[in-house]
Amino acid sequence: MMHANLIGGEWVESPDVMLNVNPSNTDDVVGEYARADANAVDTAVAAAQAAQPAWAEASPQVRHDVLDAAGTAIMARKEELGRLLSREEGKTLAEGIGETVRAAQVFRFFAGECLRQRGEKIDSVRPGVEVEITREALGVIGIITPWNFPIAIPAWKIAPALCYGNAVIFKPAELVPGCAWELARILDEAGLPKGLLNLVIGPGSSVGARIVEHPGIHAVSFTGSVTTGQALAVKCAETQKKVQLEMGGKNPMVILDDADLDTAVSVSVNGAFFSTGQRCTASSRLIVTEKIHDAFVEKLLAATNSLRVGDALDPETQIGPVVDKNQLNQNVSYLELAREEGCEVVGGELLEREHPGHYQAPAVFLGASNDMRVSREEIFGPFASIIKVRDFDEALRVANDTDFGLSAGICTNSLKAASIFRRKSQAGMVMVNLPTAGVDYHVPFGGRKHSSYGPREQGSYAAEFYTVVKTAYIAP
Ligand code: UN1
Repeated sequence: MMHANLIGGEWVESPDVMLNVNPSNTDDVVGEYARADANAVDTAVAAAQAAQPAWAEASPQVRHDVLDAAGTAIMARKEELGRLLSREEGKTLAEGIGETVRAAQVFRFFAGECLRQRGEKIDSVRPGVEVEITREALGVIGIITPWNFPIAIPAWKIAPALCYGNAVIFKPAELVPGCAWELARILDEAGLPKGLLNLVIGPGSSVGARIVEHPGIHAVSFTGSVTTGQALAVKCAETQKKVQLEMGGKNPMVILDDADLDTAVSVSVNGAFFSTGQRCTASSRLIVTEKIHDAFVEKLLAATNSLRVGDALDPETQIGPVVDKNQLNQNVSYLELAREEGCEVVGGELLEREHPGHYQAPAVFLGASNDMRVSREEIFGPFASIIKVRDFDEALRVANDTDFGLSAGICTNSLKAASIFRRKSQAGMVMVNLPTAGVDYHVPFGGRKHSSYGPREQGSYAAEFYTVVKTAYIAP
C-alpha cells in the first residue's frame, strides 16, 4: 500500500514513491510513501489559509478535544507505533515506545494549554484608559523535523502550533515518514478540521525550500543541522518569517573527583551511547578530573564493552543500528580522524548481525583534548571524547569552550560545585547527576550559541513562538 500525503484534508498520492527502509535489516521495507513536490506545498498553504481563521476562533474546548483525542489515540497504540518507530529509525524498542508515550503526553499537555491561555490587563498611564495584552495565532506554520525523533519532535511542534490556533505544513525527514504519516492520520481521525494539518513528505531541496520561501507561511520551526538551519533562517528573513531553530550539540558531561562512580558511569553511558548517540543532547565530551579519571575510564570501558548492539526490535538490544549508510560512513571517517588527532580509540568496530544493517560498536576516544576536531564537531554517532582536566575550574572552562550550548551535565556530590556549574554553564539546559539527554515534556527545551535560535520549545514557553502579542488600549 502506498502511503499518501495529507493535503487540504485529502490523501493525495504521487507518481514519485520512496521506500522506507529498516536500518536493522536493510532487506526489510517498512513501506512505500508518496513524495510530494513544491506544488503540493502551494496547495497545502492555500488549504491551511482557508481553514485557519475558524480554528483560531473556535472555542478552546474544540481545540482541547482534538489534541486530547490525538494524545489518547497515540497512547492506546504505543506498542505498535513504538515498534514502527524503532523499525524505521533504529532506536531500541524500549526507546521507541518511550518516545511514543512522550508524544502522547505532549498532546495531552497542549490539550490542557488550550484551556489555560490567558492575557494581561494593565492600567494605562493615561487616566481612564485600560491596556489589554493578548496572544493570537500567527497563521500558517511550517514544521520541518529530523529523523532522530520521528514522533516526539513532530508532536512537540505540531501540538503547540494547533493549540494556539495555527494551521500546519509538516515536512518530516525522508528517512522516517512512517511515524509522521501515522501522526497525520491520527489527527485527521481525531476530528481536526480539513486543511489544518498538511503532511508533505519530500526532499528539503524542493518541499523544504518551498516552505521556507512561501509568503503564505508565517513561521518555520526547524530541528536539524546547523548548516541547514542557518541557511533556512537567512531565507526566512526575506519574507519576514518568524524562525525557531534547534540544531546541534557537543554537550559536556563533567565528572568531578567527588562524583559517585556508578552514577558517573551510568549517566555517561546513557548520554553518550543510548539512541546510538543520535541525539542533539548526547554527551559527546566526557570531561573528567584527574583523580577519578583512571577509575572512571576503567568502569566506563567495562560498561561500554558489555552493551549489546543489535536489531532494534530485539528486546535484548541496548544499542540499535546507525540510521543509514551515509551516517555510518561519516562515523567511520570521524573514527579515523580521532586516531589521526592522537586519540586512543576503543571500540567503534562495524558489526555483523543476523540481517544486513548499519551496526557499529560504541567508541570512546581516550586522551582527547578539547581543541581536537572530534571534540568540537557534532558527530551524531555513539562516540565520546574523554578529556582529562586538573580540577573543577578547568572542567568548567572546557565545558563552556564550544560553539554549541544545548545541554551540559555534571556529576558531583558537592552542592557548591553543582550550583556554580548551574550558574556558569553556557548551555540552555543543565543536568546534575543526570544524563544530558532525555528531557521532560512539560518544561522549556532549547540551547544557546549555535545550538538554538529563537524562542524555546515545549511547555508553556512554546507560546512565545506559536503566537503573536496584541496590545489593546481601551477608553470608556
Ligand atoms: C532528548 O534528549 O530527550 O534532536 C530530546 C534531538 C533533540 C531532542 C532531544 N532535539 O536530539
